[in-house]
Amino acid sequence: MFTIPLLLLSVVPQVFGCADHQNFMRPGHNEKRQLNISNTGRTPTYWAYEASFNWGKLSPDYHLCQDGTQQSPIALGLNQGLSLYHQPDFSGYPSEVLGNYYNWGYGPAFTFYREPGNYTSLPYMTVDGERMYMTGWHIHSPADHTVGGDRSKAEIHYVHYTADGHERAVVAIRLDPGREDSPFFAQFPPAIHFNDTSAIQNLDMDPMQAIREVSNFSEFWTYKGSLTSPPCKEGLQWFLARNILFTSRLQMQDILGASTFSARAEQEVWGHEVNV
Ligand SMILES: *[C@@H]1O[C@H](CO)[C@@H](O)[C@H](O)[C@H]1NC(C)=O
Ligand SMILES: *[C@@H]1O[C@H](CO)[C@@H](O)[C@H](O)[C@H]1NC(C)=O
Ligand SMILES: *[C@@H]1O[C@H](CO)[C@@H](O)[C@H](O)[C@H]1NC(C)=O
Ligand SMILES: CC(=O)N[C@H]1CO[C@H](CO)[C@@H](O)[C@@H]1O
Ligand SMILES: [Zn+2]
Repeated sequence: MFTIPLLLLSVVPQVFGCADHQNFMRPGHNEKRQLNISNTGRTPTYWAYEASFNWGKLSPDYHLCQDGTQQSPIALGLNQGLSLYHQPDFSGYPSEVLGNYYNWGYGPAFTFYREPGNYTSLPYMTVDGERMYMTGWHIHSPADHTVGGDRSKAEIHYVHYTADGHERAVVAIRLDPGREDSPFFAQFPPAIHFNDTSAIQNLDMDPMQAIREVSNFSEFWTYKGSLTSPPCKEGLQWFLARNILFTSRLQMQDILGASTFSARAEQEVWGHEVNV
């Protein structure tokens, strides 16, 4: 028998948009897969995805949502071709990373443990010689990005920061139901519901597995974009895999059953430099 130790996670009142992945403190106990009943991986929001057409109206701080030139998401398609440059190298992803498995309020999410202020211990991808550090992942449903007009049921975002802690890139993969279990999703226990603020702590996962399931991310679109929620900050590089990651029907029902609407309205292509 053990009692569940109490633990305080520090929360930095900073908004990343999407999930902010600020619940990065490692708990003071080492039991694997421990359920904590009051997780703090969420930030209160004063905006709604259902009203994403008019976020600029809510606050002057959100003006980029209205007048930005590189807003995400955008419609993509094979008529734009695929990227010939900037192939991400994922060899800096270890096969086992520990963190908190939870629901960011809109769908399943995972935040990796790290020391406060230290990003360089995180899994990293390398693009054009630059290391970008992954803080965690979260799922939106339906997918943010359409391809050739088709919208997938969901989309997973691998969020990456610079070594000094600035949002840098998002690796996005579309998710749809297929015939077989996805080994990536088979790593996780059943999804935690969007109304449930608990987290499973000290869970380990293999971030490379999703990359393998989309042909090692060998074909993709890339563009200059933004956060997909207020304040719609720009300067992030987006990478969307051409391949869809297929789950079984039950896995997709598990994901969707734990999720709620979280796709921003598509933005017009402007200064995005798609595949440049
Ligand atoms: C960050 O963490 C890594 C790995 O634990 C360590 O090697 C490095 O010295 C740390 N950097 C800072 C600035 O604390
Ligand atoms: C989620 O929580 C809200 C507020 O407590 C409640 O009204 C709603 O029924 C819950 N939804 C589900 C699907 O459990
Ligand atoms: C992905 O890369 C690994 C080695 O890095 C290789 O074993 C595997 O066959 C590749 N898979 C695909 C679909 O290209
Ligand atoms: C039972 C338990 O450990 N609860 C803790 C879960 O984490 C929050 C902070 O995130 C603590 O306040 C709870 O005490
Ligand atoms: Zn996101």
